[in-house]
Amino acid sequence: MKASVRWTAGTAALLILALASPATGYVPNTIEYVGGVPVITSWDSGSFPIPVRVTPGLTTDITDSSDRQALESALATWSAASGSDASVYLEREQDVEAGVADGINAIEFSNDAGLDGAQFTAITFLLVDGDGTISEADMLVNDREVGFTTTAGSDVGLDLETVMLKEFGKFLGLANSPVGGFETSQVLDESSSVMYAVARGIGASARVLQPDDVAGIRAMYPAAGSGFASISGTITRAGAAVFGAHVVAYDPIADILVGSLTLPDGSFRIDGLPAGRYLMEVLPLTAPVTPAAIGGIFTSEDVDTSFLRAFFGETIRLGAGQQASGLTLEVG
Ligand SMILES: [Ca+2]
Ligand SMILES: [Ca+2]
Repeated sequence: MKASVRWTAGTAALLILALASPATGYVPNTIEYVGGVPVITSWDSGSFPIPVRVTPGLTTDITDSSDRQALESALATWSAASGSDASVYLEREQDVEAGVADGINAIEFSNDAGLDGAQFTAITFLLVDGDGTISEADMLVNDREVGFTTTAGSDVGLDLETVMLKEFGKFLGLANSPVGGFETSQVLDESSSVMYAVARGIGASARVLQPDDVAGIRAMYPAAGSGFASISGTITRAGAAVFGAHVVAYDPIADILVGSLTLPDGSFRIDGLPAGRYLMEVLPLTAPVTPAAIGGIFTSEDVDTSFLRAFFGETIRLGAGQQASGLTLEVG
């Protein structure tokens, strides 16, 4: 392991049963400051397709090979996201160990007694260089404490494909998203992003990427010539930058809901948008999706969670590939 390389774990998906969920936003897995600049973890575009190897037989809860199919389906879903070059595939089953810098992207299903009482479903570890480039990623799946199912709607376990789909978002460098459905919704619904920060509970499944997820993977790994639209600008409060403001773009006609968070300088950028008419809103990161649930640089005490929710005065009309930049909004 090079000195400049280290493992970092994203925020673990806790076993929280689905609760409430205001609004918005894919968030790249921003991990730290380098020279005062937030560094975003991402794979080199030349890394694709990325091979992974998985524990033989995967989960002990399932013996009919549908668990392998669920894993492969989750990988295929990310790989098929339109407008993005990201792709991951299952190379083979092998007795692998997660968290080891061995050149293998390991998906370890563990029944180790050390996991007794462990409160997580799966954790993805990223091996990153000083510039944020991911060179290897491993995933530890808690087969000890978690019961998995591949039967949609089952009330006897977590849907393995749903868990894998979210965890491979982490694997690709996305962080937990605050987008949990529409602002008025108090339950996880079909519009909740796969990367939503609150884990789905027993019986809930989400095997399809939502616009927020797709915009996120496009923003990180855009396909050549895909030409998606973007909106960028700055949020201020009393004239000063607002850090960690949750900026949302919503096209009610196409039902596209995508968001992002402002950086320490108050700037935001929402990429990967289809043409449309977007209503813009800014919200603080409040429960259930707190700064801690997002992780990375957003755990800073400098994140402002006390400003008032506000709307931009105008609808943003974007043609294909159009960039709307320089938007500003002062919040109170
Ligand atoms: Ca490894
Ligand atoms: Ca299990």
